[in-house]
Amino acid sequence: MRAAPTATAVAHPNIALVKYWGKRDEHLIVPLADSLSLTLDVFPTTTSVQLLPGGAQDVIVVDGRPATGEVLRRVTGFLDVLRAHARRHEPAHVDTRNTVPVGAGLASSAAGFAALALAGARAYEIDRDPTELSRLARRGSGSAARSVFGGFVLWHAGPPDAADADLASYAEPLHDARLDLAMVAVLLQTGPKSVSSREAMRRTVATSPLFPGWLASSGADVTAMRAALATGDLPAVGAIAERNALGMHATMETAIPPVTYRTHASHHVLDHVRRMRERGEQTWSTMDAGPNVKVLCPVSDASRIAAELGEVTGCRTLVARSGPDATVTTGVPT
Ligand code: 2P0
Repeated sequence: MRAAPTATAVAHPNIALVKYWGKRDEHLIVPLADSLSLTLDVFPTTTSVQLLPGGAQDVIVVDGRPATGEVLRRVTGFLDVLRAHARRHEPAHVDTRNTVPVGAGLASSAAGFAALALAGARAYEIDRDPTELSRLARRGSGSAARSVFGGFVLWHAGPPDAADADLASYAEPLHDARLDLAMVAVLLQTGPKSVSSREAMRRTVATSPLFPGWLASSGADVTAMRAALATGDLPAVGAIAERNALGMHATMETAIPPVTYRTHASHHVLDHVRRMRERGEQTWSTMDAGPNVKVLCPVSDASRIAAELGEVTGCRTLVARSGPDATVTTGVPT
């Protein structure tokens, strides 16, 4: 018997400048608000999908080890979404290789599900344009919708009364953005987090008294961020990104029970970035569902700023810039 051909895709993580925090629809993964991100040029994930005609079940391998528990459940659930679209039933062998530390708030699920969406769609012969692929990737992990595209990307929540919520929520690249931005990641901790972002955002929406205010302001943040990107206004981009991220952390820290991703080390970096700004550097912080801090700055200053933050913290730093679209690298011909 001839083995079924394999489709392989590569995707990069993205970091939101205006965050996604809270779902309108848990099953379809439709967010409560638009979000806006930068896809990075570091930490690619490569995923291969090979169909197993006659096989009994999916086989999922992550970084060389068989997946178990929640990861297995989520990947298999996503393959079920692909199979429903394709009206096919074969199980698949999925092999995914991350280069980003998993579960550390550096968006491994975004790159992972974007790569899986592209490779899986090709393997199951689902012919979709990139917008439609972003909708599919969203079903695996919300932020994966944004990793389908390179550069600055807007993910539409879609109107709350949309007749078809799935159709209304997709990502698109922002071609009018005029900014060459660097992001210095300060890798304070790279272990898995104690509370998943999925659970953390659910708890925040349900219990934080600060959440409605943050959600309302994030709509205005997207509008202001788009304008600042279009004019290349780095101080405005930095200020909006920092207040949006700190606001998001305030919402989860006031959930019941609280979710606290910020550690003493995170606060130390946040304070230092503020002090650098006071002495004239162009530096602004953002943080995701983990303790690591990412610092926005001009490309020309990035290695100097990374060196200073490395010295102050004793931790590894890494400079990222704008990265590419997710792509199918080898595949079953369509
Ligand atoms: C973001 N994060 O906009 C926000 C900011 C974390 C903090 O998207 O439940 O892994 O799979 O849709 O995409 C992380 O959430 O959550 C995330 P699910 P996801 O980047």
